Amino acid sequence: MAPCRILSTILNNDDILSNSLVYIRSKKIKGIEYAYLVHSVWDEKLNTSRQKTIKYLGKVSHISIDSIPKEFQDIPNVRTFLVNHNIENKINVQKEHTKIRKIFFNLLIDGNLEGAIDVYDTYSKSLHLSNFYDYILKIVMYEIGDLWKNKKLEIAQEHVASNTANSFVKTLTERTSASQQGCKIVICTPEGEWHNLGCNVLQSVLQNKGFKVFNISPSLPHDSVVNYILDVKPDAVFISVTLAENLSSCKRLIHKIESKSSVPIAVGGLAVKEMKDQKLDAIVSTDDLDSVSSLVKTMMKNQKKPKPYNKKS
Ligand code: B12
Repeated sequence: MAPCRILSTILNNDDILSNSLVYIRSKKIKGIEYAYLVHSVWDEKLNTSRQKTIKYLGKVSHISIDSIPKEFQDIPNVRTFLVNHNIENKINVQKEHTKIRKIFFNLLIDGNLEGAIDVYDTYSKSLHLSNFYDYILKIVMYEIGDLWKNKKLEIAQEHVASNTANSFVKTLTERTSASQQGCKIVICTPEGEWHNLGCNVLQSVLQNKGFKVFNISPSLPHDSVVNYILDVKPDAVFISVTLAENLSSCKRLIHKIESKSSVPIAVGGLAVKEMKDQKLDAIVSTDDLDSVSSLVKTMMKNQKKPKPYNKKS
C-alpha cells in the first residue's frame, strides 16, 4: 500500500508501516462535527502519542468516499468510523450511483433509449423518479456538457445524448396519467432560453405527484407567457434558467408576470445555482426535486393577496 502524497510529504514509509496508527478523529465546533484523517505516532522522548493530520476531511455530514485518499479507504479504523457515523451506507450508495451514471452515459451517447429505460426500470426501487433525475440524468448531462466544452465530445454526440435524454423523460412522463384536478402549474423558460430538459424533468416529477402541468417551454415571447398565465390561472409558475446571460431576461419575465398577476413564482436551474450577486423577485430553489411538493405548498402559503386576472390591463 503506497502512502498518499500528502502524507508522504510529512512522513516517510517506515513511519507509516512501523509505529503508525491511521484513523479519523472528529471535533465538534459550535455544534458541528468536523473530521481529520490522522496518523498517530509514538513519541518516545515524551512517552506519549502525537497526532499528525494527513488530511482535513471537512464536516462529518459531508464526507464521501472521495474525501478519503484511496490508500486509506480500506484501513479498519477508517472503515469503523465510516460505519459508526452511518457514512459507509452513504458511500455504498454513491458508488452505486457512479456505476449507474457510467452505464447511463454510454446509453445516452449511443442514443439507446430502450437501454436507458431498462436501466431506470432496473434501479427504480432504490432510485425513485426524482432521485433518478437529480443523481443520474442531471449529473450525466452536466458531464456531457463539460466534455463538449473541453472538446472531448463532438457536438453531434452531445445532440444525440440530449435528444435521447428528452425522449427518456417523455417516456417516463407518459407513464403517469396527467391529472385533471390537481393544483395547476405553468412551467416556462425566459425568452432566449432554449434549454428545456430541466422543464421536462419538472413536468415529469410534478405530474407524477398529481399536479396538473402546463409546460410551455422553451423560449416564448414574454407577452405570450403572461397571456397564457392569465388564461390558465395557475396556482404557481416555475421558471427554469440555464444560461447566466438569461438571468436579466428572467428578471424581466418575473416583473411582467407580477405586473398582471399575483401568482407565486419559483425560479431554478443551472444559472440560478451559479448566481452570485443577482437577486430575483421570486422564490429561488436549488433544492433536490424531492422537495418540489413542499416548495409548491410554501409558494401557495406565502401567496400575496390575489390581484384580479386581467388580460387587457
Ligand atoms: C443539452 C444541452 C444543450 C441542448 C439543449 C436541448 C434542450 N432541449 O434542452 C442544446 C444543444 C440546444 C444546447 C444549446 C446551447 N448550449 Co447547452 N447545454 C446542454 C447541456 C449538455 C445539458 C443541459 C441539461 O439538459 N441539463 C440537465 C437538466 C435536467 O438539468 P437542469 O436544467 O439543471 O435541471 C435540474 C435542476 O436544475 C432543476 N431545475 C431546473 N429548472 C428548475 C426550475 C425550478 C423552479 C426548480 C424548482 C428546479 C429546476 O430540475 C432539474 C433536476 O434534475 C448543458 C450542460 C450543463 N452543465 O447543464 C449545456 C450548457 C448549459 N450549454 C451551454 C451553452 C454555451 C450552449 C449554447 C450557447 C451553445 C452554442 N454556442 O450554441 C446554446 C444556447 C442555446 C440557448 N440560447 O438556450 C453551456 C452554458 C454555459 C453557461 N454557464 O452559461 C453549458 C453549461 C455547457 C458547458 N459546460 O459549457 N445546449
